[in-house]
Amino acid sequence: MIYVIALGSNRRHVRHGNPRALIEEALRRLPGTLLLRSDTICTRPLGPSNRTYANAAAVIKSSLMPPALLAGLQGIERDLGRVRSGQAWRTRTMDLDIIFWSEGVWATPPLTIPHKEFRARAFVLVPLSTIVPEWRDPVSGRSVKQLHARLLKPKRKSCP
Ligand code: A4P
Ligand code: MG
Repeated sequence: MIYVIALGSNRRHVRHGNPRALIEEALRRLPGTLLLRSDTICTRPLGPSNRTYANAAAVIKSSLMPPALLAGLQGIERDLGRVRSGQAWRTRTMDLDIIFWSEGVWATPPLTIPHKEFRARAFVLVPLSTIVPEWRDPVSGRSVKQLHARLLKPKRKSCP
């Protein structure tokens, strides 16, 4: 099976270094064969944190089912120094999200594939559009390229 993974980091690690180096380390550790990867880009933080993020995306081949892959990714987050505080959007050394799965939709709590928020996030869609522009979101039916274009389109606002 093929998975598309989004990677994000906005906190350095004493041993592994800055967010950019952490992304490289996480890419080496992904549970499966790395087929494609994007460049790492710097992005403005969405949410309360004021630290710049490093973001990237990757395509892997893996025989793991989604829950087992999620467990593997959470193990990597832990090993790379992520502290779970229960506080959402806290600065983190590593965040690994499953965006797509070749078999389509997975919707058994606590895991949802495609990732619920990715359509609204440039820091996911920009790296994705460099590696899987034609991948179709099974929920909206739109390709990554189309979702990215929609996000860039200015929203119509009614003026007072
Ligand atoms: N979960 C459900 N679906 C998935 C999935 N497809 N992939 C569950 C991975 N996990 C999934 O995630 C919470 C729970 O979501 C997991 O236990 C899993 O069961 P988390 O990573 O533990 O928590 P979180 O990341 O702190 O919360 P949240 O709401 O997921 O935050 P986000 O959405 O990950 O956003 N700005 C920039 N520029 N770049 C970023 O990368 N990231 C965030 C975090 C905020 N702002 C950012 C960035
Ligand atoms: Mg996450």
